[in-house]
Amino acid sequence: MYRMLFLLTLTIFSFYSCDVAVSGSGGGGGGVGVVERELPSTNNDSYTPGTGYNLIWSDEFNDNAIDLSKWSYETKATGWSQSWNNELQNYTDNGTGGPNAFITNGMLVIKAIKVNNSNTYDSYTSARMVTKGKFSFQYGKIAARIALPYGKGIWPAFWMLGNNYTWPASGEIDIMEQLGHESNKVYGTVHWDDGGHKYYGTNTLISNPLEFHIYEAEWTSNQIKIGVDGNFYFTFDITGATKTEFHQPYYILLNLAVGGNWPGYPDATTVFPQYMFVDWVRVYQK
Ligand SMILES: [Ca+2]
Repeated sequence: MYRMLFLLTLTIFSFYSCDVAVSGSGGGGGGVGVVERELPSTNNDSYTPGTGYNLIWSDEFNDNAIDLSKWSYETKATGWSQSWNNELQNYTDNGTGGPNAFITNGMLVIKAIKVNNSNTYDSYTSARMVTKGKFSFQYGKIAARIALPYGKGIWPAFWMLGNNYTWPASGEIDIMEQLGHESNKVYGTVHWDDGGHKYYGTNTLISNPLEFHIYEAEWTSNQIKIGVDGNFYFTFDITGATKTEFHQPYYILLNLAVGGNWPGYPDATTVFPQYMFVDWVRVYQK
């Protein structure tokens, strides 16, 4: 009851302040997660995977806490980020600097937090949730309903990696990446090995990126297609001897990076915290 009154008070307050603060459940330690921006609309969506596809795995994020039978926090401290894309964030397990991942209003929230003003390694905390060792699949359709963050140096991703990680020979399928300084552009990319790292990617524009959109990939034995809201703007042929990376099980990743070689780095215009909201993730097979 106290909680309801507290939320009601916050709602009334936020009506005047044009900002909404909603308490969410801390997803595994680190206290209660708080969202300090207006939540994206949770209106029902009408997503259907298409004829013949049956649901084999999903998380609707409707429980009070993150389901650790499905997801793990992949923690990455200083050193890892420097050696990989020169990212700045420390991926936590909701310990110090967090909570960086929690459930609010039926959504997974990944929250990038600024913990000091030096804008260097360990100045930010965030989260990277993975199904590694808990769920993987080969071929099918994977979709997620995601509302994106914004701002210079912000880099959310919904993606997959091959189970037997020896990058790039284990392969990578990036279903959605966004660079926060161009928040209305989303990218689909695949990475593989063919006498060294090879990649293919393209992008498309969306409206209202901070609201929910459905990002999906259709992966068959012949090709990978990547789309948003039913617009498949990416098609890649995976037949042939040099594309064996794309014929093995992959696991799912959701993360919100801060800084890096590709997005560049936060500047005075970048607002923190930043949020990636995930209403659901679903995997279908025929
Ligand atoms: Ca949900």
